[in-house]
Amino acid sequence: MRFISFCFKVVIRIIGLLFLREMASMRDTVLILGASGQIGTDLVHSLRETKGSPNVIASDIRKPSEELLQSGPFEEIDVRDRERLFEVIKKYKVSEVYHLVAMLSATAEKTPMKGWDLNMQSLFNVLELAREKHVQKIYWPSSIAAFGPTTPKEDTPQFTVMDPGTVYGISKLSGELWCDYYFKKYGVDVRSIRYPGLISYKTEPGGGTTDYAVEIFHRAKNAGQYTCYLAEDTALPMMYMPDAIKATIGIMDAPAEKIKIRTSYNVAAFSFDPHTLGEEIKKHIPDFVINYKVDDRNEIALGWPQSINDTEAREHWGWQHDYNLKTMVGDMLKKI
Ligand code: VAH
Repeated sequence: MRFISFCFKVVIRIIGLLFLREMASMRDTVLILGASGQIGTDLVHSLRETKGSPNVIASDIRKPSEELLQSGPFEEIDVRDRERLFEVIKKYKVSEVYHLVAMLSATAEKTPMKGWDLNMQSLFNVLELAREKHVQKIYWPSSIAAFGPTTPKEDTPQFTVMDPGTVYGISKLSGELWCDYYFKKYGVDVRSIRYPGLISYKTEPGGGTTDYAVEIFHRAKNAGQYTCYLAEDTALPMMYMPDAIKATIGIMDAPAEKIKIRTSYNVAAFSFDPHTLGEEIKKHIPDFVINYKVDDRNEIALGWPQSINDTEAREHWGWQHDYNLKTMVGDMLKKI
């Protein structure tokens, strides 16, 4: 009888330990690298709403805004410093990393080697920590900049010619191939989408070629006039930030077996050129005037697709956008 009672106690203790370990592993602490950037600012807010602030660690190389600091844990991290990154991952038992740090297209053309070093070294640091099993899942964004001048411009397919002509685009295409390599060789669960130009109101533009589509709203509201650095007919794929956040969380929440592409997924919402955007703004601000002073960023934009086909993202993990040009403009002018 005493032996049976002893065995029963042992079994109960083992079940209890397994339960506690399961609970600990279920605490999916998330670390966002580049939390003060255009995407990071919105993503921190969304993830803290769903996962709880203590479980979402914001980080950036720059000091955070007061709002970001007050809303949950923040750590200063230079993502090129692998030891510092590892220290924070251990401190918070991080299970998922959203790596949003990058030097964008226009800025990287001014300092090519700094752009390449930041974009690639930071990615390798995160991939290596995942290969060593210190984190379970990674999100890393690519971009339509990974396409190039010989890529079909209209309805650009998921699989096609990719010959990027910018440092940023070369780093994004290289990064896609490295993500696929780490998945195939080491089983690293890294997921990625190719963002189009992103439009949001919470942060200032950050050196991207597509950022005219952010600046224009601030100028239209405050000055009634905007001088655009792209030509009036330079069309680009664009997306409103709420949809970009939806796609980002959507691919990360999808079951692993649904993620059939481990380079990066095309995602799309709508496309426009500066003239079309200006006309839509005029429906809200009739006296708004857009002028043009085209610079070298127009050449960058002409090397990118004009519209994107995202069939695979819609079929594999259920992506679909909510905003179109009309609803995006209406919401931006309300929120700016
Ligand atoms: C840039 N906003 O303009 C980024 C984007 C499609 C380009 O990745 O550099």
